[in-house]
Amino acid sequence: MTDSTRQLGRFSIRYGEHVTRARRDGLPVVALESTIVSHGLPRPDNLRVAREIEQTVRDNGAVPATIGMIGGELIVGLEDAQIEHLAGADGVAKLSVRDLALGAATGADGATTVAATSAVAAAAGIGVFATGGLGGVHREASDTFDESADLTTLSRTPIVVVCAGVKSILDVGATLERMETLGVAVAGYGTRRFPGFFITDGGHEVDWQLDSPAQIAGVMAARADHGVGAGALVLGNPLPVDEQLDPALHDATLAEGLELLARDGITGKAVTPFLLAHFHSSTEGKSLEVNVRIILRNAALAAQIAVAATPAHA
Ligand code: PSU
Ligand code: MN
Repeated sequence: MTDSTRQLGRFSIRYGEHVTRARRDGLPVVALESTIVSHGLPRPDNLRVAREIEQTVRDNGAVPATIGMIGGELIVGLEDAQIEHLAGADGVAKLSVRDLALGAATGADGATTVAATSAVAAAAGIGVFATGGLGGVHREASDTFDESADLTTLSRTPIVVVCAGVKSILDVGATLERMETLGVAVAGYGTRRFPGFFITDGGHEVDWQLDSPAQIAGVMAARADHGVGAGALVLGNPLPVDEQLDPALHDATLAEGLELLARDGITGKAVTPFLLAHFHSSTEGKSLEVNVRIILRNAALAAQIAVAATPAHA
């Protein structure tokens, strides 16, 4: 074996012990992203929340597989100390799909976005993934072309993404249009109103409503049986109205954030973390509380879906 073939062999996905056991025993597994932890939530709350997300998955009968990169190694099922590292270390990269090989070959520490997490999870045979809000088409995208790689990746990745819609900092209508074009399936959980992340109602109807984990498991089975269509199912799980961020506060904070974004010339992958950080600091933690509730609710539902989709557990 030459040096280079040995090197190539180093780039396989590594499974955390708990995920290896779960795969061996056929237990339900839920994929979780790490960008939310490293770039989406402020320290020190981010570590506490990362642990709460995993615990919520366990409490609902599934095994959490938080995905990320440590020293260039792509890991499905980060150990607690590794999550702690990604939550607290400086210089953790935000890894989309296109960054994975670059991070691996350069020995990076990195957190995976919705795009990268779903691609890796699907490659690992995991069918359900929980996050907060998807990336999508940014406002002003007709000038900036800023559209998250979450959308194009989900168009070719067979996984169920449980989320509270797309982040309300985006153009929700344009994002729904793009998901239609890209062949990403969309349904509301218990509603046909597509949620708006911090706010319950994102202002748009979707074509499908699904009402139970068993029904969603049925969609997964039908897709697998038909073998037609490789795209994701985005399941919008809205916050109850009394738990949302006050819409007036939301709109004012967003307007201010967008102004700061333009003033500071923030672009590329810094946009989303910048706007989320602006929300969390200028609402004095109110948006943070809401963000955490969103993620925990999605983690619980994702675990219930994974359980319903796992034969021995249904
Ligand atoms: N949802 C949250 N917080 C986040 C994100 C999602 O509640 O921080 C992250 C996800 O990792 C998502 C990314 O993939 O934001 C989108 O970034 P961009 O718009 O640069 O693609
Ligand atoms: Mn972007």
